Amino acid sequence: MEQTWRWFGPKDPVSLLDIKQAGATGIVSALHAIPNGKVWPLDDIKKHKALIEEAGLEWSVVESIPVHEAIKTRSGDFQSYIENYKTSITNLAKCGISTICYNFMPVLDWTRTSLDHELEDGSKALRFDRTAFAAFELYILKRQGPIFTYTEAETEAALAYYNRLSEKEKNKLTHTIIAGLPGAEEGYSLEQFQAVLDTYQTIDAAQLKANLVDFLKEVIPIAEQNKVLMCIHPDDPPMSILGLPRVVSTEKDFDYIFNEIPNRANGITFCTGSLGVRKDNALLNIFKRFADRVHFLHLRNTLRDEEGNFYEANHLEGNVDMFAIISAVVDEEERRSLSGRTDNKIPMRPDHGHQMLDDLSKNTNPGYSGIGRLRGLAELRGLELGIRRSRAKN
Ligand code: CS2
Ligand code: MN
Repeated sequence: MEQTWRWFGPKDPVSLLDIKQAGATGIVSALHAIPNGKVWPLDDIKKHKALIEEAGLEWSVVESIPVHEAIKTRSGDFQSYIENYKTSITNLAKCGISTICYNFMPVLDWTRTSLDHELEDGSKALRFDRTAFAAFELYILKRQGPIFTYTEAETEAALAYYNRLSEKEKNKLTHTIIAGLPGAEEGYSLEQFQAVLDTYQTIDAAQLKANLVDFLKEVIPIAEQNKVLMCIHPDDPPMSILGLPRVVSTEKDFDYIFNEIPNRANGITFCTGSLGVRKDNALLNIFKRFADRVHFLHLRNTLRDEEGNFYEANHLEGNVDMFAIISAVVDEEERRSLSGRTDNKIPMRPDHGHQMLDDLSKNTNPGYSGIGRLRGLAELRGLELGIRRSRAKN
């Protein structure tokens, strides 16, 4: 695997030098200053790339070129946003950057209800609690419109939860859900949020899938011509929230997308943490079935409970069998080498980490602290080395 690390640009509290010391060689980054929907100009790409290279690192993966809401809903100016997307792909290709991660989650990118869930050892993790989320949806946002999937018991639990919250806690929960986590290009106020949700009133899962495929039909050929690999990030969490459809959550979803557009440029960001939240996602099978088109790996673990709540566990603990996944990645890389493929070192990044040690007293991007990810990367690279060495012996 190629060891990479997400860097949010010069304002990221974790510097390129820190990243170098963590032992990563590749950078995963985006031009966050360019508004969603606009073209990424060549000059801006070159400048960002130069910053990374001056530090002796390489810009390995773009995460993400955001997909404008108008493209997801196929409304308004969506056609011109698609054209802009294509131009950004060709501009990146001109600069030698050829792996692009993106997602197709409506309205919200990744979503959590707590960013400082304290673990036994005092470190802090990100967590998703269904009751807290329902309390936000039903009693803070007072969502009107599409059918709610909550049972009576869940609604009651949510009300009890809501009643226990102070004003400050209500604000914190709201902020956590809608203000936009790192990498999510959109943040909303409550009013704006309600308004964007309304734009999905007539869009069900089938429609959203069709919109995704229509987008890919335009974008994938351009990527292919430019030798760019596109890789879609799964929904996080991989289920419908707020009555919104989500269509990149399961093996069946991938089946649909790749049956429609089989080109290998149409690939996956295999995020173990996102996919692993569903009990019915057989991660290893999914990886093996689509290994050929896994262009990027997000390695992270989650621990879920019976109710569907989860938190981000240590990288080698939790529901994801990281040994099995990395073993399969090593198989895939060997297969690629044997068949002469040059993409035989799949870029991986420790996807999120805990706040621990010095992280706890610093201002960090939730999930993207320095030391927590350093621990994650160190464990993952050790596991890979162990797998490779033990095979070499046999
Ligand atoms: C998140 C997202 O799980 C994740 O990787 O941190 O920022 C994710 O990278 C984007 O949704 C991908 O487009
Ligand atoms: Mn991820």
